[in-house]
Amino acid sequence: MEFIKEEHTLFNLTAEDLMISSEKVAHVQMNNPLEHALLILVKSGYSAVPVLDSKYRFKGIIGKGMILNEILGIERFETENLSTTIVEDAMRTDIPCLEKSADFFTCLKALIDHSFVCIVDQEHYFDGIVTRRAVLKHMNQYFYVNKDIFKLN
Ligand code: 2BA
Repeated sequence: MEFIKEEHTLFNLTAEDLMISSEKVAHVQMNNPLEHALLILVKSGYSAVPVLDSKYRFKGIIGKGMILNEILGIERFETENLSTTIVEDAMRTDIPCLEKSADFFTCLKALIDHSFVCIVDQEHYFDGIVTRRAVLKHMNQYFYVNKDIFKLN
C-alpha cells in the first residue's frame, strides 16, 4: 500500500484542491425572502445551496424541500408566505463544514451524508464547497491509474 500512496496524489489532496471557490457557488442570504431563494434554486438547477450572512459567513443551507415544507399549510401550499417568510426561518443549520486544510478522507466521510460540504475559515467566512462529484472524480481517476494493482479491467 505504501507504493500506492507515493504513486498517486489522492492521499495528499486537501479540501482546497477539491473545492469550487465561493465566487462560483450560488448562494442566498439569511434575510432574503423564500421567493428569492426559490428563484435561485430553480434558475441554478441545484436542489440546495449555502446560506450566508451579510458578511459572507456560512450559516446553513436552504433547499427546495425545506421551502416547500415551510409554506405547507393544512390543505394547501400557502404560496403567499414565499414573500413574507425569510430564508433564516426555513434553512437547516445543523450542517457540518470543514476548513481548506481538511484531507481527502475527511471530505469523503462528510460527503457520505451530504451532497456537498461547505469550506470555511476559522471565523466561519465562506471559502467554497466540495461536492460529491469532485471527490468521486478523483477516486475514479485514482482507481484508473492504479487499475493494475486493484486488478480492474
Ligand atoms: P444537487 O443540486 O442535488 O445536484 C446533484 C448532482 O446533479 C450534482 O452533483 C451534479 O452532478 C448534478 N447537477 C445538478 N444541477 C446541476 C447544474 N446546474 N449544473 C451541473 N450539474 C448539476 P454535485 O456536482 O456533486 O453537487 C452536489 C451538490 O452540491 C448539488 O446537489 C448542489 O446542492 C451543490 N452544488 C454543486 N455545485 C454548486 C454551485 N456551483 N453552487 C451552489 N451549489 C452547488
